[in-house]
Amino acid sequence: MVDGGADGAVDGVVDGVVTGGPAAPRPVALDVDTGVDDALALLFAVASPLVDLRLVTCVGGNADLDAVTANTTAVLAVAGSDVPVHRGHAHPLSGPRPPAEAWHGVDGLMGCRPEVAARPVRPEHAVEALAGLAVALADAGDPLTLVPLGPQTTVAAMLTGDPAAAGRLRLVHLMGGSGVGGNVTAAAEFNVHHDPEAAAAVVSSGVPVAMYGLEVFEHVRLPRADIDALRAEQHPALRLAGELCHASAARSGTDDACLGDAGAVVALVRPDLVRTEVRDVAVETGDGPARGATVVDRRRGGRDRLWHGHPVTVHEEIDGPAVAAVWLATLRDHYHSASTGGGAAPPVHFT
Ligand SMILES: [Ca+2]
Repeated sequence: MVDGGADGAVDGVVDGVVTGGPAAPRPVALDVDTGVDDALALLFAVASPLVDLRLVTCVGGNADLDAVTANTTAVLAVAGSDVPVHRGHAHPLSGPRPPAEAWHGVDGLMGCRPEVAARPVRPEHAVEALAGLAVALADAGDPLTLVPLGPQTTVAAMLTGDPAAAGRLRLVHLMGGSGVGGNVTAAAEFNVHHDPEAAAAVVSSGVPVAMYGLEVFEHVRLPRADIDALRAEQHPALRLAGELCHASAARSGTDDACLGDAGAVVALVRPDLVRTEVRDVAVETGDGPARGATVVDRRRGGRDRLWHGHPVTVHEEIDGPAVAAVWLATLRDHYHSASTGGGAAPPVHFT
């Protein structure tokens, strides 16, 4: 597991190169804006023996908060998970939520939301739930790793609301940012562009931050044969994964499907499949064309330069085929045993 140290470096990393293999499970909270690829990440997090999933929080992003919450609870129900789910912020810190329906459809899941009985959402706000869990785990000596897969709004609110909060987290391992150009704009990646002020607050909070951004995001892809095989599976979680990948591939006009956020969770527990470097990073919060850009300093040399941001562990390279294979094998291992050992999988209709 990518493991943050007090100085912003990562345990198991020597000169920026991850040397460790699969890690022991550690407590994790996912903050999601589900989202096709958030759903693929949730299915993996539930399935992986290397993820001790304690909490899922929802934030407005790929869809509005109501749709995100409905998607998240539906995916977790199909996955057979009863992990607590809490609602967080609906809008960015700076104002209204920019429309994002062009990316994942009006429902956020490209029309693939499973029709299952609604699971209740816990009444406590996500910020309070995350803060409470962070305190409990820090007191127990096994601090929380927080994995934001959407805009960092809720995470920023937690970190800025309590000056001691950053010291209670092991790591914020976020999907977002880019030092190689943007996707939603020429300069900015979607999650950071959605709420640049929140991303800036997280990066400057003092908590160890790992950034899984566009350097690696598109490189984890599921081949067509695996997509079709998943769609033919019996367990609804596997079929859902296949339908989501099929819809994602159709949207992008490709034969294979980008696993997106799911790759970030695999990278968390399989740091041997990525190469990271500690870089100075700053977030552009101005209103110009670079709003939401993450400026990644790749200059050589020490810190006697004209500018430096905050140290962040940046994912620079990834073994995409291996990460996709781990994702797929983990889902199959878990959900095959779930459907044979835990009784028949419930019938699920995909809209
Ligand atoms: Ca997401």
